[in-house]
Amino acid sequence: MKFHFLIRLGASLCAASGVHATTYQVGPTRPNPDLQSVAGRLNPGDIVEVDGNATYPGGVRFTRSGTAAQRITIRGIRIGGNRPVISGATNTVELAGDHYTFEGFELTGGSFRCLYHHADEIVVRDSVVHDCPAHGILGADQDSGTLLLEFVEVYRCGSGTSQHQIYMATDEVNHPGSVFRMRYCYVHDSTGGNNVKSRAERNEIHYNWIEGAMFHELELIGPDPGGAPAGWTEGLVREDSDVVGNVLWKRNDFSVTRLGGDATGQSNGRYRFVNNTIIAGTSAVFRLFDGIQSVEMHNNVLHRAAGGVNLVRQIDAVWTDGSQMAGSNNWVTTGSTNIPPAWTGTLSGTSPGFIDLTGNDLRPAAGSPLLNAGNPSPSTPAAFPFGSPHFPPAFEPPPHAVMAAPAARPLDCALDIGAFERPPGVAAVGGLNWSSPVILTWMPSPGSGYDVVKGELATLRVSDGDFAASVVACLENDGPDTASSDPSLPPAGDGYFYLVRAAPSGTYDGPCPDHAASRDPGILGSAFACP
Ligand SMILES: [Ca+2]
Ligand SMILES: [Ca+2]
Ligand SMILES: [Ca+2]
Ligand SMILES: [Ca+2]
Repeated sequence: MKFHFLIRLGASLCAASGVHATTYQVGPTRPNPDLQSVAGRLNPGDIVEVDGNATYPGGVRFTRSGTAAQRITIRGIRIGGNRPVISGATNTVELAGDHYTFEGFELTGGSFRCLYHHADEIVVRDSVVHDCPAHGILGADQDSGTLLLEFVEVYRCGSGTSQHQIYMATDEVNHPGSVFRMRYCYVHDSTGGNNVKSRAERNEIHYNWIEGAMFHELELIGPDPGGAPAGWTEGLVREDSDVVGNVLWKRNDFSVTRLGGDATGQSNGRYRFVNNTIIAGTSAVFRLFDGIQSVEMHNNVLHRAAGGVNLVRQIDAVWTDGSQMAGSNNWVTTGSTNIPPAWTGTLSGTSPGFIDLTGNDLRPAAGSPLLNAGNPSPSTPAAFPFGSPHFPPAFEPPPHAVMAAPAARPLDCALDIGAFERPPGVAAVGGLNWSSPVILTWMPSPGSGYDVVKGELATLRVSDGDFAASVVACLENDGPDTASSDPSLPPAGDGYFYLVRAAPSGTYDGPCPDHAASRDPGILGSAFACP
């Protein structure tokens, strides 16, 4: 009896501390030849590693859930630079269990959906979804909760008017408060439908490059009443969308976006477009349709090389409170029409001064009218404020190709219009903060690393600002990350200051200089300066 008791105690302790989490290996030479062999055995905390440079059968369903503390990870391991490919079936991969991270795969050939999402707290990253004849990535009307897509490329998917490269929804009854987040993705060259269509409760579309849809690049609307679960009503929640720092490029003459509804489900929602670079065709950029409450647009560049941009079509809009379009500091091509009358500070010209429009480089060139012309603090309309707006933009879209890590938006005191910031002559580091009592953090800045110096405030004060005399240590030379630790405490009555520069050629000065002269000569002259 005693022996039996001890064994049970041991087992329950093991489960509680998670030491039973298992790593499964899948590959042509592994114990498990495919994902189907392991999907039914997964438990919270488990990791599945799938060998790359091999093709696996589609039709895999993940139905067993992880937990918030112990997610299940399905990870493709590149071999010879190649991700594992999962190919074919009706649904190539189906995520039906909660708390999964799915990363490092290439999905193709699913006759209905290459990636079928109907679960909660899902992360899909570092994956390519292509040549899916119907939907590329689809979130179901029911069972879908929060989903993050990042570093995902989608192309040659979609068909006709109702099948899309990315088609998302969330279940407002069973997963209230869910968010569809999409960032650092590259969606291009559709074969039908919209590039990104979402009926989610809230959309956060940040820092993506989206181009070449058959129809809209972005269609952000309400849930489909025909697909929503029991208990759902249109008034249950208002669906809002925050669209920041994206490239939206129309390669034909259809509308860039449709907001509100599509005749099957309307949001009555609030929409916010900030610091996007939008290349339009002849149709309206903002096609407002069915129930919609408000749209605000700030710091966007809206361009059409062949002439003016048709900004808005609202004849089909059903405004909940009358037409509500606010905005500031947008740049539009000369001759643009239907500019919202409430916009302020609109700029126009024949060319936005991109580095190379035909070469897909939409960063502003020297002398661009976009430079330093953004509104540094765009205000949301008082009557229809946008909740939790993302600002200022901190990253940039992937440059017409998906990247492994996001590119930091260069920090400049004067914000440029559009999705890209022209780097200031000398890179400054901003956003210094304590993330814990001993960890100093800052915003990323272009460069290969960071130098961090520490000095004594009392010396700085009595020397009337002599940094050469005040710096007492180089905490980090060419440190690779955006954090540094210093557990030491200053003597009573004194304080330490910390300054960071991007290595190798950045400055210790602030991005918005609030000091009389550059700090650099003094700091570099200190005996303790970072090399
Ligand atoms: Ca609603
Ligand atoms: Ca600037
Ligand atoms: Ca250095
Ligand atoms: Ca560091």
